[in-house]
Amino acid sequence: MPPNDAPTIAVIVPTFNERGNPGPLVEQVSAALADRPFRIVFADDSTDGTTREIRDLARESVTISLNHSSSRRGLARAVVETLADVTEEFVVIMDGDLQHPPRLLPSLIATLTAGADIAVASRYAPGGRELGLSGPIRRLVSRQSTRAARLLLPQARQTTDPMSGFFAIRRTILDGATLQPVGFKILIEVLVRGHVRRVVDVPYTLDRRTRAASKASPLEGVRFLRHLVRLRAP
Ligand SMILES: Nc1nc2c(ncn2[C@@H]2O[C@H](COP(=O)(O)OP(=O)(O)OP(=O)(O)O)[C@@H](O)[C@H]2O)c(=O)[nH]1
Ligand SMILES: [Mg+2]
Repeated sequence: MPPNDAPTIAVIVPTFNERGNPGPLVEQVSAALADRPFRIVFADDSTDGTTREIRDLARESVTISLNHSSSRRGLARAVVETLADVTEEFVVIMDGDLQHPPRLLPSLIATLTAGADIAVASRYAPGGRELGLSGPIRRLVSRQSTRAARLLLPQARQTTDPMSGFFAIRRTILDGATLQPVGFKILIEVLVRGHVRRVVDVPYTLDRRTRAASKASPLEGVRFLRHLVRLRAP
């Protein structure tokens, strides 16, 4: 059992039209973090009834809260706006579609406790896999984008998976930093603009999406390239 002074944890989950996913996600995150002091905050822009599911969950438990926008902010902006309301010592960012397995949470938290500033759940570290990226083209795009990020940004070389959407940070690394979110990729923004000394990868398997629809699109690829250019000349 974690000690009484165990670090507080906020798990931020971006959601856009993820009906059927919030319930199982809350159940699995709660089981994974068990006796630790944690809170789940949904960064939600949904229009399909997902918001009502989250509100119902929040009514049942004080560990669940909702940061909702009635206009679509985009993944990264929704997360950054939610981060501004969070005061916990450790912050986890993970998707709301269960492709990021909650059972990895104890390893990410233990990595921060051992002294890392960022623990990255990595598909590309030895032992990691990606079952979830549907089709060879998306897998190729993901790998080439990772290469481009590592080539162009020295900070991205601190991890094997700078495009990961699943990671945990020590919140103080963002003190005084101004994040400028674009599109889907938030970790590279944190790596470039945060006060980061130690990044540690934790291998994992990206699972398949089983409910609701993907929001990834070719437009996100274009946004990512613009993001890289902007990060090169902050
Ligand atoms: N708040 C918010 N969340 C979003 C937005 N777009 C996507 N998300 C969420 O961000 C997470 C990642 O989106 P996905 O559609 O799963 O993207 P992906 O994992 O690259 O694509 P798949 O492998 O096809 O699932 C999911 O939890 C989405 O619900 C948005 O505009 N606003
Ligand atoms: Mg997904």
